[in-house]
Amino acid sequence: MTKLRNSLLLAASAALLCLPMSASADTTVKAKLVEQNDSGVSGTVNLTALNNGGLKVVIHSQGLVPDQPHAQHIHGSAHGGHFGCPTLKKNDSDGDGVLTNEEATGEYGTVFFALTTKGGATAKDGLDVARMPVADAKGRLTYERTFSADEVPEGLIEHLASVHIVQHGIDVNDNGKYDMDALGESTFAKNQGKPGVPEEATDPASCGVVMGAGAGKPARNGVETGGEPVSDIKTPLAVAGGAFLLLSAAVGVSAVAGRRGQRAAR
Ligand SMILES: [Cu+2]
Repeated sequence: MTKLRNSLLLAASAALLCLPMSASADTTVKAKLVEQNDSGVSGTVNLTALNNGGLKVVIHSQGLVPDQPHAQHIHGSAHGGHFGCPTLKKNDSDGDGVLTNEEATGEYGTVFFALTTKGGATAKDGLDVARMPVADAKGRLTYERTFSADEVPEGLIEHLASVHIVQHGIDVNDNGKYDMDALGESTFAKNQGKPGVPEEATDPASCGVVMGAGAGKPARNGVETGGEPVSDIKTPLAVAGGAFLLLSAAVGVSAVAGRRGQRAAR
């Protein structure tokens, strides 16, 4: 009798204990993608740290250059760091009205994780233009991928609240593709030993910081502007640069032009 009651009590306590443990496993943080370079791009990002150590990434964005690949990365640092999304006002060092990747990198940090469509996701994997997500004919991009624990770099889950999501690839002359006529050659790619890549392919199109990031320092309109610009970082430039080396392969893919009113940058 007492034995039975004890075991019933034990079973009941076990059931109560198990419930909250399994239900609190996955944690999702969100970011709002805000345009860079007047791209008109907007979107949302959900990053879910899974119970098994994996990471699920869901991105919905629009306003991208139609039918073109868009390099997409989680930028930030395993050491925390103080990086946010750049702004033209603050980071356009040469004042030409276009934010290049070089100008932006000090603000948004190095490529932490390349959001490829399949295979590996290191900065080096970001080289493969064939594994970059491609916007549809209307400039919309839907990305959903679950990475296993071994694919997630050390420090990413721990610093999930202080990373930034960046999409690259703009079309300043509004001709539906990345071309040299718009902004010339990407000095960024060239410095990585890859000449012939249009600047348009490497310039940032959108950026989003994880909302509520940095312990009670919520992002303002999705754009973190609190960090000091870091001007003397050289290693991150090299790392981020790798992601664009194969973008030249994508150039020449024709696309539907005229998606929005555009300014001529030069
Ligand atoms: Cu990037």
